[in-house]
Amino acid sequence: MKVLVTGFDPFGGEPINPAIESVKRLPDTIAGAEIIKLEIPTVFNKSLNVIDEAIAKYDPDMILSVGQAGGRPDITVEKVGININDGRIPDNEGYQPIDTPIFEDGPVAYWSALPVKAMVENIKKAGIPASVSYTAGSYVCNHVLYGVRYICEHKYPGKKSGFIHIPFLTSQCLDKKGMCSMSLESIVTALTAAIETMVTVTEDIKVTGGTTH
Ligand code: PCA
Repeated sequence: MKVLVTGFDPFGGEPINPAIESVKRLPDTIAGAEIIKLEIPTVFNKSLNVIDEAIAKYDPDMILSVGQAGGRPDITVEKVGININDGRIPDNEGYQPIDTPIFEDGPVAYWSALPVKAMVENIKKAGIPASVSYTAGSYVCNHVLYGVRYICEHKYPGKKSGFIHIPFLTSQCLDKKGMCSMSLESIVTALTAAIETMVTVTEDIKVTGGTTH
């Protein structure tokens, strides 16, 4: 079993992105699966091209993408990607789409193909706060969650993919008083627990992960 794990480069004026920092520090093997680590640009379309090329090269069974969600207090396992690009800020190449589809001929949304609730449970069992998220936003992270599902459905049937958002690192918040953050060690522990779950659990568990707002 092979798992491709992607992490974004820094964006939005931050000097680092905890996504690629934590992905780089993952073990090379988790629950017997080979872990392939890939840095991807925070750029619409190019991010998907880089992942598509890596899928063709490494033939992974699963793809997990990781991105920073600055301000979120916990690890959030994304449930759904939606077919829209709506950039609050330009991407790292200055492109800022507004209300464009990711794929013209794609459905409105794709579910994550990963056992989202089991992943949340096991991240919490590892001692790290986590929850299900029902929105990955409308920027490059949602673009990758949706776009990788589209690519798998069209080119690589059977491959599973999904997305995890992680908080700011504590070191990014020295001048962000009151901002939620997490240590790099905790994020790596959480991602390791999530990947262990992806590799070993085929059916998601039936527990509530819902929100009222
Ligand atoms: N987070 C952004 C894009 C890159 C990243 O790490 C997002 O949530 O869309």
